[in-house]
Amino acid sequence: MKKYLLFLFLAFIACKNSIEENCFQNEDDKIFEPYIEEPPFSVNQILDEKPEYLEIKNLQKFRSFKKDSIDGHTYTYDEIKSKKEFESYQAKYKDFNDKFFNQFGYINRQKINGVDYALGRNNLGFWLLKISNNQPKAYFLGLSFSHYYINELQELPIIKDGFLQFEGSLVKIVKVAGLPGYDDYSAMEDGKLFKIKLADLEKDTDNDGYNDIFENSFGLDSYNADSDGDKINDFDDMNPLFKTEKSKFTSLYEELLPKHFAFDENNLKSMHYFFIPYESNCEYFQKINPKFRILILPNNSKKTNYLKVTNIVQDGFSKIKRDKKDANKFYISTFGSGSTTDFSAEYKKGKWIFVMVSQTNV
Ligand SMILES: [Ca+2]
Ligand SMILES: [Ca+2]
Ligand SMILES: [Ca+2]
Repeated sequence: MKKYLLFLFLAFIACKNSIEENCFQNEDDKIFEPYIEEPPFSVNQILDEKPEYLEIKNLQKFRSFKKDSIDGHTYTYDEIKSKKEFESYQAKYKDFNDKFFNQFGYINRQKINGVDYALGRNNLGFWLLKISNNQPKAYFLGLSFSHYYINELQELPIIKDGFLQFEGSLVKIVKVAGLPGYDDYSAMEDGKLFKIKLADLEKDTDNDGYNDIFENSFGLDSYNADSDGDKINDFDDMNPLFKTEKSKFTSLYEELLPKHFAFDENNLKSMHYFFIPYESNCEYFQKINPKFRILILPNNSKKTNYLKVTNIVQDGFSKIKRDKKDANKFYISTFGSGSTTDFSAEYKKGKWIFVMVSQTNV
């Protein structure tokens, strides 16, 4: 019995220590972890590590990356060439936007046997979108935009003989010095036809609504409809990787989350493919109960293969810093969209009071 108690006590201490270490700042800690840049993959590395379900063929006749990126329309949220082009794009994909609540940018569409398909892209990566009997479904491709470029102008049908197929290139990201987040691409090999069997894409072993590729890419359990065991299925869970718990410090994070979005916020519950990804090992942050979908990803060796090569995280929090004198006063910084904001946070009568201390634009 004594041994058991000692074990419990030690486990308690260990847990306390990891919360302390993962959530709170030490005197000599850096406020933000330094960003370590990995060298881009070579063509051989991409081919060695490509997913099993992906076939790559060489095309004789093709549109090069360079030509496609000049002729194409990069409709990723805000890069719009002209009002007229934007309007014709909006009209072309109106039914997709209506059904998917503007969660995606689109590349090409095709109707086959009464089913509408389009290639989609959001902050997480590439998707196959399908509207069948008025029901929208999205299947994650699991192909990193650090390695794969999909031509904006597809000359072949995207659905053929039970396969999704699309033309594109193998690329690498070229960092623009001094401008974090402003990545450019350069093609390493043009003229590829990428093929994925529809059955492989649509495979949803636990039948929770997310395809296996999506779940495996972000660390969800593709064999369990409720990955974190909180009785809310992955597809409906706003925080599917961690069980929610209410506490003083979870509410600190919840109150500092973004509150406004560029789209209709009434649809957040139905936007099953819109996530803001964060990277954190802090248990308080992991246990938050947000109003929009989040993925709290590990920032260590537990990363999935997809996340090892794909940098999807734009927003984040610093560790919490304690005030030296006042036990109810803390400091925390948020970063995202090119700016860092420092707050002081005071806990008074069960409520957080925030004061913005400073804001820096990158
Ligand atoms: Ca699933
Ligand atoms: Ca699942
Ligand atoms: Ca759940």
